[in-house]
Amino acid sequence: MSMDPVRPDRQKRMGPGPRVAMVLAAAGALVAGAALTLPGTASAGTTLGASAAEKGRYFGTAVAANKLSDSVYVGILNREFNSVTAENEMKWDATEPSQNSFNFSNADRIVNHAQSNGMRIRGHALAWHQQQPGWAQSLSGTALRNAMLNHITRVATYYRGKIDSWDVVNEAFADGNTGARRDSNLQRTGNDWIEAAFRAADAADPGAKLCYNDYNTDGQNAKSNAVYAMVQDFKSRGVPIDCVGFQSHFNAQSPVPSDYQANLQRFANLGVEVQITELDIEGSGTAQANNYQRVVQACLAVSRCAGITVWGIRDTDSWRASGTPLLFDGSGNKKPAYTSTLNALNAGGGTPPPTTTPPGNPPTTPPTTPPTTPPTTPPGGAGCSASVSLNSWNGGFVATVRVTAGSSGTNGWTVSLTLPGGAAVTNTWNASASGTTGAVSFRNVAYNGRLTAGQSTEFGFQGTGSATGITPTCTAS
Ligand code: G2I
Repeated sequence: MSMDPVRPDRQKRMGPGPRVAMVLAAAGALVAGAALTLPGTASAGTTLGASAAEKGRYFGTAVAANKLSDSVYVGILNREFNSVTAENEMKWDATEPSQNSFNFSNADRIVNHAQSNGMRIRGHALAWHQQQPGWAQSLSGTALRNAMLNHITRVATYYRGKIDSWDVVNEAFADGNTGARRDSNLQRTGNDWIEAAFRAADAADPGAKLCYNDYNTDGQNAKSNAVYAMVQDFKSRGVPIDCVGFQSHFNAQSPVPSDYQANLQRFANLGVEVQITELDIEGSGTAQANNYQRVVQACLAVSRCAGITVWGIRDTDSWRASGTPLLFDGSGNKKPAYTSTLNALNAGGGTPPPTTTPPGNPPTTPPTTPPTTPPTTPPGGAGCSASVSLNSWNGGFVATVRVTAGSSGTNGWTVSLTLPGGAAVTNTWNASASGTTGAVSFRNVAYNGRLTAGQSTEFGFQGTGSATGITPTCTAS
């Protein structure tokens, strides 16, 4: 299969976990399809999040805000996971219960928990035919289109700088063999509603990765073919899409497809990241464990598979609890599926994690600027180096800083920089900040201080004012 030309990807913030330097992609390793062993695989992790991080990926779970007072639940969450998705709390009915009146209290509980524990956050879901507030259900036409765009703008702006990936549009295609869009009030506002949603999300939070998310698209079938065609079209026309979410709700009627990995790969080849977003597999014992193992192996085998989110922690937390589809039983004990998942994450091999420069279709107008942060080779010295890319708007910015270890690797790192007058840090992720104005520094957090030689990680911060011209310096420890 011929590969598309490499084009600069949209610069996006990236979550916790070691990342392989873009130089790997630049060196053609991905194009050659070679299976590479990542550094650090010798020290197998003992939790899902740590083991996934060793492979440059995240391991997340859906979280319900009302369970954050359950100590068993929170104990497992904090121990095992480094990414969260709000199970219901960011949906339209929850965040905009009456028109133009927003309520983020429950979503904020999840966001605050994630941020204070160094977890990345998947936003779910900005536009969906389900879980709409009653007032939106009764709208149609232009009024509904504008309400949707206002909703996306307000919610994505409120969380700007905090979300790794947004499910911008959820479940917009019909099941069955038609390959058609699902009929819904949103679809009836016009076929361009999906791209309008993505453009609104991009304007509101240019640093978030923007995903299309669906179910029954996990193997090659009429529905996934239709999504594939949409993504291909979006990429060719420059509609801002960065990722495709594969929900992966499996049971006996809807098993893990035999072409699961191949399907992930064909989407990745379009130049988007792929993410497994709502994994649960009904069953028990060895059969369930084997299915989880297959899913993990598929993600690790696809370089642009960024991570896996399971749709709940304990079987009793599941939306379909009777199918016991999760990794922990109702008492919080690890199931065989947990062990097979962890072992699969710890197994050697796999391919490098996503880079910020996946191949893509050539845009209709050729790119005129090189990536803001060109690929760097590991510095010759023993310390570390840092480079920054900025997303700026009038009055604010998001800075994404890439830290790369030198020849000795790092046990920890600190990045220092001086902000111009009038600029102030308001929010930091994947690092702990000292100072908000003038000379500021950022120290690694628990999971991203240790880097092997040449390995990279990224953190970010948001601020007010302008950060143009900042020059980060990195000190290793
Ligand atoms: O249906 C499974 C998932 C399919 N993909 C999109 C996801 O957003 C969806 O999640 C589920 C939640 O896990 C459920 O928790 O979405 C359901 C709604 O479609 C959620 O169920 C709702 C119940 O229907 C409501 O009655 C309840 O008030 O959960 C609400 C909050 O507990």
